[in-house]
Amino acid sequence: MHLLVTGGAGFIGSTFVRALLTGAYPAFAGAAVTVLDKLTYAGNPANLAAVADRPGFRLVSGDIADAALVRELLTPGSLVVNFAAETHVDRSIADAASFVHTNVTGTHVLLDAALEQGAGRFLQVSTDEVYGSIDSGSWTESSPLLPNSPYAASKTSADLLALSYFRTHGLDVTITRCSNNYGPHQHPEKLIPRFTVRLLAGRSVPLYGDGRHIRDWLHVDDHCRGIQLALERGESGAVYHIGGGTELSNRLLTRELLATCGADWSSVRHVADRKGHHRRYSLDDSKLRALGYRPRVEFAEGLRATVGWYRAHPDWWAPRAAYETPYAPAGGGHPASVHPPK
Ligand code: NAD
Ligand code: TDX
Repeated sequence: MHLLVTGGAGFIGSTFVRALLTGAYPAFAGAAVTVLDKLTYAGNPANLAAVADRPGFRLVSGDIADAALVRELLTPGSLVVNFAAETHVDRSIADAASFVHTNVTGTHVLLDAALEQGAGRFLQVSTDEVYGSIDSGSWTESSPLLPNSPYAASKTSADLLALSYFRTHGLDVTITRCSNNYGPHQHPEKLIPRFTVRLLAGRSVPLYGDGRHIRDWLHVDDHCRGIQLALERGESGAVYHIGGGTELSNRLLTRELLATCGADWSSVRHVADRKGHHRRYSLDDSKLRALGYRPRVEFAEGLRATVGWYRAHPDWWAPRAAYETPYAPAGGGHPASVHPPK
């Protein structure tokens, strides 16, 4: 069995590859794994160091939109797990070009190559952001697609292309859509690692807008278990949600992080809101649960362990710490609040 894992040097893809190559997924035991990764600012070969010498593993540096390269890496029956993407909403607001290139054109090129080479299942890793924002209740897999940010629109385009290759050409496509991931190896441009590394460095944390936006938090290990289940047992042409079951406002999450990092509310800086900021995401994941999926990592323990990982690995995050990047919403906003969240 051969798997082509694109974006496998990033946060979630590398977690999936490390788990697979260390025997966590018996259905894929002994599989050869090719990681194709462009090694953008978000890709890091060090994320794969633990499995670099496993038999059958190779890391190829390249672009999923490079048709010749992708064709060369696929053999008849290869399984494709497409993690490769531009993933940060704030960056897509600043400049969407790379999002269209990788998330739309890149996925299209991969789909064409999979078809041409007679690949096996093509699992497209997608996101809850394709549905927009929901005030109450939860989305099912048949809820309307109403993306707002350029990132979300590019991921929605990729999903629609992937489904079109199933419906038109009969390519064996399965899509997973998950909620917000957290865990070790996540780039410090995202909320949890950004706040963690800033607090560990004694800096303030920028909370966007009123901080009452709600996200459902999913440990990356649970996400990867859900992906492998959909890859192994999901239906062709189907979409599966993968949720974490822990909905929190950003204010409440910030309070948890402050406590875990030994800081208080005076470290919080209220800044201007993200443009088009989605208020709430919530997924109904009963369809994948019917196949046996359950998130296993309890949030408080997962968060404590994640902060512990960042505390122990400044060598990993210091070179990519978010306060060095220009992508936060322009400052201003309100003065620092000294009030704890309600
Ligand atoms: P990440 O930004 O950490 O990693 C993305 C990886 O893709 C990087 O290694 C990067 O180098 C690689 N890449 C980018 N452009 C490429 C290209 N053109 N060709 C080859 N490789 C390329 O992202 P992540 O958080 O690990 O997300 C993985 C997938 O999961 C993405 O498809 C994302 O949309 C989806 N997702 C993520 C979350 C989350 O909370 N992080 C939630 C829902 C869905
Ligand atoms: O500095 C910050 N301050 C802040 O208040 C950052 C980086 C974020 N936020 C807020 C914005 C969101 O409400 O925290 C929330 C989470 O933000 P992100 O970590 O940027 O994630 P989000 O925008 O929710 O998107 C994530 O989940 C869906 C991933 O980045 C996407 O790749 C995924 O598809």
